[in-house]
Amino acid sequence: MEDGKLLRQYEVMLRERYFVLEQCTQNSKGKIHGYLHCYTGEEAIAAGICADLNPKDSVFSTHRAEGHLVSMGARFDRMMAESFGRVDGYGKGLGGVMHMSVPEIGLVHSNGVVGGGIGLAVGAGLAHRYRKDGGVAVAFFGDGASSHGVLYEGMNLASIWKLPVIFVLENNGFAISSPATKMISIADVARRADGFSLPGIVVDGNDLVAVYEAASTAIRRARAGEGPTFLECKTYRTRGHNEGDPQWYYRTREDVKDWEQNRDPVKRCKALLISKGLLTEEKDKAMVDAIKKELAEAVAFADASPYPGEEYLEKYVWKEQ
Ligand SMILES: Cc1ncc(C[n+]2csc(CCOP(=O)(O)OP(=O)(O)O)c2C)c(N)n1
Repeated sequence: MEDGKLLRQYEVMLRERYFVLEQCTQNSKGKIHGYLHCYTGEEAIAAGICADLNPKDSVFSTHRAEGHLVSMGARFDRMMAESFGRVDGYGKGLGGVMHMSVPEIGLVHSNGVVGGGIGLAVGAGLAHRYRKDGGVAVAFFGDGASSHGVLYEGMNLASIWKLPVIFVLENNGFAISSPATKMISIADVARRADGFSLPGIVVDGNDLVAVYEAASTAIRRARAGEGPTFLECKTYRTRGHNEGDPQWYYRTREDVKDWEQNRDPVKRCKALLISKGLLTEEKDKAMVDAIKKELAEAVAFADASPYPGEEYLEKYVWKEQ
């Protein structure tokens, strides 16, 4: 990973981290409607996968979408407004925090239906191939979603048709309170890709460089017409499943502390940049301060935006004529 890109993607990770922390603050004030699922601890995956994607590609996200949105270049102010259910949000406040779509930057859809993006990404891959536009479709999903049948139907179709699709499993070890070790019959889900004749790669999902290297190979393959790749990124979410999750009955504070202190992707990348002479504490602080300023402006923008009015009640509702 070239130095300039490493520094840029570190900044993307900072943006992911601080955006979500600001959402938590706003959520505690009651301003966010619907469940807030934080991406905290998983930032290297989105920043590494999206680094070489562009608005002509098709990314399908999950209920834990903010990292993917930020990494594709979504604006803080419009994301915050959507989180608040306001009319200046990306979905005019009608989608809310779990359903942000920004197709103009390549983030086609985020989805509260677990596994809901997988089939859509395979369809988008087929569309890219038909149009010969060089686009790549990416499906992000969790370990819980990886047990859904659509993944295996999707891998089979993508493989036989050599579609430009990248399946990105964000294996954070839990589906709500169910540990992956108890719910999945194999240590590395990536091995299941062998059965569909596509590369199944296991990556340390908290290592930005490792995720990036694996993603850039997969993207090159897809754009060259060589077909799909399955990437299993091993990671850990350091906040609860959603804000308010009474999490201490299925995991320990010690485990969370261990991941935060020793495997945090943001800290790891910062240490790497400092060791390479690409970052100083002062430069880091300046980056964080600029992000916090942009966030304060985003909150003010969202606060000032009205809720959608009555005119929206039936506007986007399909009606039989
Ligand atoms: C089809 C469907 N079933 C159940 C749910 C309820 N639900 C929301 S999140 C979740 C767990 C998802 O776990 P995983 O796929 O591992 O993603 P993570 O939350 O760990 O990122 C479940 C079961 C849902 N939203 N959609």
